[in-house]
Amino acid sequence: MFWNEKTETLKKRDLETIQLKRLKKTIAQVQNVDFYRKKCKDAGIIPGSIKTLEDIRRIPFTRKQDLRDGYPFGFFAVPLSKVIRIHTTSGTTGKPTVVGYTKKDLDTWAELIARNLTMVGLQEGDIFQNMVNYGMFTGGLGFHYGAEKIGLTVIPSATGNTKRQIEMIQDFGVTAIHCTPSYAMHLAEVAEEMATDLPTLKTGLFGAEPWSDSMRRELEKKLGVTAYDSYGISELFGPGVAFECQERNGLHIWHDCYLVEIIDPATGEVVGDGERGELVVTPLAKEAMPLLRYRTGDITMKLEDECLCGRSQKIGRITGRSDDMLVIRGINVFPSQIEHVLLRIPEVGNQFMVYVDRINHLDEMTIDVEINRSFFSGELQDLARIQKKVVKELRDALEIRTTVRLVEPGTLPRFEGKAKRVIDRRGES
Ligand code: DLL
Repeated sequence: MFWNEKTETLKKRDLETIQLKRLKKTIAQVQNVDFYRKKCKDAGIIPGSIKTLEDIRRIPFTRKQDLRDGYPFGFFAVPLSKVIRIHTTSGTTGKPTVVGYTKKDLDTWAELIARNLTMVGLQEGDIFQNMVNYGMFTGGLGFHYGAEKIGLTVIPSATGNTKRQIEMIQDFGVTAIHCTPSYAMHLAEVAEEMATDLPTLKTGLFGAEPWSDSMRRELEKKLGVTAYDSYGISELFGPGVAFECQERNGLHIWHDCYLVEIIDPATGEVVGDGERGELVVTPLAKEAMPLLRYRTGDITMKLEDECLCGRSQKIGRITGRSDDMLVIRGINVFPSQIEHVLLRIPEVGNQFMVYVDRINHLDEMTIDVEINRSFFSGELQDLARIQKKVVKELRDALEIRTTVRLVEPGTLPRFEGKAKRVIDRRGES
């Protein structure tokens, strides 16, 4: 099933012609951004100097930190009046990364989601419950407009109130759901506790965080769905960058809109097909916020070209990150954000250790922090007050609930070299 068969099945040569044309246009477009004008000048790049797709390797990378440095609108290549929506994604030190969209960007984004949903067999007549955050997170509105575009009946249920979500699935005869895989597992467990089943469900779209094939099998068994992996990143519109087809053997990445390279994160050199490395993407159809060679930090590889579904060009599932970013229940968290919060609270020191576990299929983050004796009365109630304060400040900054354990001063490890403050035990459970 195709939404846009001609584009989805373009032959390599035709695809490359489109890519090159769009790459040149993108290089012209980024000249409206001070950061890129300078970068291109330093690297001797003008729109006319790009003759082949390989010439892209002469262009320097763009990193998340560059976008942060441009906060809030430094990367917009169109006047603010042409930006009709803004989303954000969590930053490292309080300020988020801002992403802007023109009218055309929103149309392109909805088109990509429409392709993905059609690819997995959804069509008019399907009832689609979108169980992700509808706020600044790109997952809610991103899927919403793509699903409406292909005529699904959309239930924008957003997050929370799992029992109510289950009732809606039952009462409205929902056939397809979208959420993070960890929330899907929670949903399945609550349905089990309620001793109820979800017979109308047939399709589950899961993404925004890493998940394994064993989790896929569990979800399929518990929810009675066929589960598909959905990859996206706010800086590249949001969800819809790459998606599994019905073969479920790699994710199709929309090459007319995204030029893909896989690099060795240490050297920046491009690696061979089939070799794992960091995904670097140059979006080819973004207006408000075009980017060149954007380092996603996500580890994957290019897969062989042919797929039984008739489309080509896939990447493997994301297996890790090249930086210290953690994805906790779909929310991106950097250890430096935690440090930033702790520095503002006089009752605790700034040494910390983070433990991430998967408990009952949900990510749980525990943070050990040292108490600061000069701000602590020694009373038990005071301990509870400080703990509550740290949990609240962390929740306000990171938008996730954490467990905080207060420990004696001087008991947490000190590091001479690179600090290793995060112990991620999710793979062990
Ligand atoms: O998570 C966009 C999205 C929404 C994707 C809904 C899928 C569904 P960000 O909040 O910017 O955007 O987080 C992007 O999340 O760089 C990956 O590290 C991680 N990530 C996203 N999808 C997957 C996936 C949205 N399927 C960051 N598998 C990315 C593994 C994923 N990691």
